[in-house]
Amino acid sequence: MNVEKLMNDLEKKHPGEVEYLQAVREVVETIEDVYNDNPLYDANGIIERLVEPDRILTFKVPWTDDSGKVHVNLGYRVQFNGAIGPYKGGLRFHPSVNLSILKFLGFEQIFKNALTTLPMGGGKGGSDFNAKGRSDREIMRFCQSFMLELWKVIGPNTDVPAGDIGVGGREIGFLYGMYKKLACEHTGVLTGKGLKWGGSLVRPEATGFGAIYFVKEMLATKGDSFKGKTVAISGFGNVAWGAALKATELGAKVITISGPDGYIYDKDGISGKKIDYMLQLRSSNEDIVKPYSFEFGAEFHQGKKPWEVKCDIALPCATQNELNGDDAKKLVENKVMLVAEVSNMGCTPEAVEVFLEHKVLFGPGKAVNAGGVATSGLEMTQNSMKLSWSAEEVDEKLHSIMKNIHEACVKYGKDASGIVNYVKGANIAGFLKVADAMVDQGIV
Ligand code: 2IT
Repeated sequence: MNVEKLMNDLEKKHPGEVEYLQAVREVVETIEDVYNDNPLYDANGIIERLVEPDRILTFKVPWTDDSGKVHVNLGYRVQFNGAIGPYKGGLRFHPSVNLSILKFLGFEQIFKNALTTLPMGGGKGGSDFNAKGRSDREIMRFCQSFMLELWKVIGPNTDVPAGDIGVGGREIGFLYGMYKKLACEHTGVLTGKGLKWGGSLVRPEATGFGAIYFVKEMLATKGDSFKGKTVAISGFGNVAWGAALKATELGAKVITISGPDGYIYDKDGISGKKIDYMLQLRSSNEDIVKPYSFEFGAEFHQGKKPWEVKCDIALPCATQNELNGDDAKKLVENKVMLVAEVSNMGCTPEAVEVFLEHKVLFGPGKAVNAGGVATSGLEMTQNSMKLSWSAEEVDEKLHSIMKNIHEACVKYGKDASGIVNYVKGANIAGFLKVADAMVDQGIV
């Protein structure tokens, strides 16, 4: 493989798909050596086949608002790679959604899902729907219209969507109701379902909990722990919520959350009732965090990101490229010791470079946030067996999966001086599993 030639060809084929090209570049740069070490990969055209999705479904999503006005959104499902299992990955509903973003997410999902050790291929989908200011009934009609197209290409053994930004328990409920009506069957076709109709305990918390379990392992390599650490978190949704809960439980103090409107700095720590309040912010459909400052008397910094606050650990939990090179320099100046992407590709390549250069422990999203999809995998297993595990059972499995992912990162990412490059480790471990499966299955 020649990285520059591959990237040049891809840029020509997919001009302007910046997030997708960024995600591919990061992976191919880190796997180049292991790729070229095994002549079977080149002989089977593995990388050329891996960077293109198996197929993409695009469709329109017409729906009517409460006043009867018609709206038309765009809908997508990217089925990226099915070498190790059914396509698996979330649905994102957000006005920023486009094909480049869904292709980057689907591409990352391939390696993330491989890291979980569960049999899941990579996929992603979503829509440019904006839920801000919408009523629950409008969200329901949108979800129903979306499923009217999506159901044709999904199934419990072909493609199993879940949530992502803008898609939580409420939306999964509306989507599932429509799928069930169309397919005339009750199956585990979506994950993140409600507990009373096939969902798994701990799935709502799983992305955040898993991330904290992973970071706990990273800290342990330095003989350290969460106890007494200050943690800056961005975002305020499901992922940020789970991370805040578990970090607090392990003795850390969470001092920030953020939204598109700015960030909250709570010097007393965001714990207990304040963490529950995040769920209220999410269900209001307003997409803002400012009300927290009225409710609990903390500082609100309009239009700013939390990375200017002094902290020991920074956890981007919002969206891609939310932490850039300048933010990274600021964090390093403020002596941050560890940064872990809980959002997918939360840091720009410039930011990652700053962290690696300054020997800040850095965890990439596809390893750190894999607990979400891993627990989706556990939900699929429970659905297939038609039984439910206890919260303790699920949590214990999640914990051990995260430990294993950490071990895999160390195995493939540790250099001669003992420093672990988690980006490299995660990419190589995920790649090898998928690539070997593709070799075994022939050129298809
Ligand atoms: O980015 C992710 O891994 C998710 N949004 C979860 C996907 C899933 O299928 O649970």
